[in-house]
Amino acid sequence: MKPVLQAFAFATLFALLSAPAPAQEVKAGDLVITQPWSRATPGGAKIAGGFLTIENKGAAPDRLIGGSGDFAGKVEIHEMAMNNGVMTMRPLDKGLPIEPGKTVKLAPGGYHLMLMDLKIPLKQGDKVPLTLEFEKAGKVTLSLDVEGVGAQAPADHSGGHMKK
Ligand SMILES: [Cu+2]
Repeated sequence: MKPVLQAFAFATLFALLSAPAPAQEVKAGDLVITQPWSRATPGGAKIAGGFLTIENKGAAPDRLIGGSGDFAGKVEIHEMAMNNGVMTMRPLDKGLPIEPGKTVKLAPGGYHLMLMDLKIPLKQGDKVPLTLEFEKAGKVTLSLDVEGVGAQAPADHSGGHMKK
């Protein structure tokens, strides 16, 4: 019976993982922010990436200029890019422009928030409050869903499989 039960468990897990997610959506003025997430920090790492999608539904450009959270000493906005075949990362000192009618995605391998001087380890399943600051829309607080160490994209949270 055991192999059958295991197969059933895997099938159930797969069903939960592939179910459509009701995305977390936070509004700040004309901006709509969806699916903010981060990754678990293994072995006492003091740095983590923050990822999310920002859509500008207004008629004027805005700019992501910073962020803060109690869990991190510092939050920077970074860009990752290939430079002569080497992956490099640099802070965007003037922030990240969010043009009207456009959607900007912060994702692994591209733009990201750099969460630095972490005061607590990020654990899979945690929700970490983070405040973003925009030039026009002002400050908005959301919560980062912490995914597994190697995650490349946010997981679905519809099935509640990450709840403790
Ligand atoms: Cu970075």
